[in-house]
Amino acid sequence: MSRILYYHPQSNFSRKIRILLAEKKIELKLEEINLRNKPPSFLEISPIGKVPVFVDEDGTTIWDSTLIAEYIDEQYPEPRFYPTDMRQRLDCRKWEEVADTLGDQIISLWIFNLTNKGEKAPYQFILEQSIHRFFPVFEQQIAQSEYLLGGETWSMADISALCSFGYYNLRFNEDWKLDYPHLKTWFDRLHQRESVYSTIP
Ligand SMILES: N[C@@H](CCC(=O)N[C@@H](CS)C(=O)NCC(=O)O)C(=O)O
Repeated sequence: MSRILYYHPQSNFSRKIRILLAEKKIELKLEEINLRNKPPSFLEISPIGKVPVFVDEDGTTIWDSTLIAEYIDEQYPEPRFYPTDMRQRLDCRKWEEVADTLGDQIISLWIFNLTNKGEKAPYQFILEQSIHRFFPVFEQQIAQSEYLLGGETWSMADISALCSFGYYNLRFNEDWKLDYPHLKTWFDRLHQRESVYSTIP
């Protein structure tokens, strides 16, 4: 059985896994899912009905990008994207969660903007404020070192964060690069990697 990643080309959560798989040189079949009309065969294997879903050679089926990333890193450990030290790993998971929360909020705001053409609803303001609070948080963290966890190698936290910021660029704009120079340098440097630039949504 061949490995499969069910994904969507604009999905930031799918992109996390595409970058991880490319960096680990793991071959697989990419199967694009129409998110507006999800095939019943996809819904059968994905109770949450969201991409990404990863199916391994032995039939192991996993949804939720973070669970997939952890599984892949354990199963195919070279090179590692989660630290082996328990405390550092916890830090990595925390930053990944911050980045994924940002990603979730960008998706919600974009859908809100698409569906609500009238006056801005209070929830839109709340989402905008919340999203803009994330930028200085990341800027401060990345001002201290090349990568989010410090040290000289990137981790799953960097991958998740670049996917969320890349998704913001797709749906809104790249103006944040003017205000957050360390974040811009980090983001642009990561885009020199083929796994990253070849998956830009
Ligand atoms: N927590 C999930 C979130 C996945 C997610 O929100 N996927 C979006 C695309 S980026 C999706 O499939 N949306 C379709 C839907 O909600 O119907 C993960 O990390 O994989």
